[in-house]
Amino acid sequence: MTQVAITRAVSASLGQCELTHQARQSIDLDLARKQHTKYEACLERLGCKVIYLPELPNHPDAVFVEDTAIILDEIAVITRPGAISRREEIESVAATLLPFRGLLQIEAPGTLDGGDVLVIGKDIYVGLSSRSNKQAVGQMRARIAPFGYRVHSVEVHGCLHLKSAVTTVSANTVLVNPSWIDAHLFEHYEVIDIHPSEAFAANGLLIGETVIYPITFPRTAEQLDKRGIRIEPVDLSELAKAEGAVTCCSLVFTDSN
Ligand code: CIR
Repeated sequence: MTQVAITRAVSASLGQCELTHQARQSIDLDLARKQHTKYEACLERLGCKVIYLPELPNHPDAVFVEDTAIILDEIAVITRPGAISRREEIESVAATLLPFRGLLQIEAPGTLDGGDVLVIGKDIYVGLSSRSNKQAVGQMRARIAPFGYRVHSVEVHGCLHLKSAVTTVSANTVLVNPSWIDAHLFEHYEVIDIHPSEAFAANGLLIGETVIYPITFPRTAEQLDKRGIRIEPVDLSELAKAEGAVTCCSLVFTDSN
């Protein structure tokens, strides 16, 4: 069994990215690319076989591959991204996934960003956000239920995606910003709250038993450390200016062949 991670090179047009909750700041493209390369090296260090997709120069947000697909053990769901500018990102990801999984596709009027989908075992939480809607949740529920998954919708307020507000940091532990979602929905897991001064700190990427985690949230990192969660620090400061975080930059799945 191999862990595979799909990543995509940073687009030259990153500066024209979609922004929802943040003001536009100038992005240092060279630095963004260097930081992204280190993130990819981190995935490799943690045992992932990385599939490097080439840059899509005219798609500023294409580096955020997470939004294009949900990869379950049994099947992959190709999304229909909420931002129209991002819809063409899915084609090459679907082609990349085809050798690994059967594919389902979210269809209009459904819209779904992978950043809104948190899979914990057989429970799939889907954020209702400015990008993902009830129709997409309905399609997920109807088409994924046969594989034994329960699909839950979660209202998201004040942030871009569900995974801006909650991610898993161990098999049974979630890291939560309770200002952006109803944290009670996750109370049957172990819960770690972010430090209140670090609003964007709830996004970590669990690979095996290690969490790839931004260096920008030391107070929350301290909480994670106290709870015995091992961190691999990365600096994605430039991609953060495009409202991206650590989960957004890869699609991680298991290849059993
Ligand atoms: C966007 O607005 O679509 C990009 N600028 C950021 C996407 C971040 N993706 C993610 O959190 N999954």
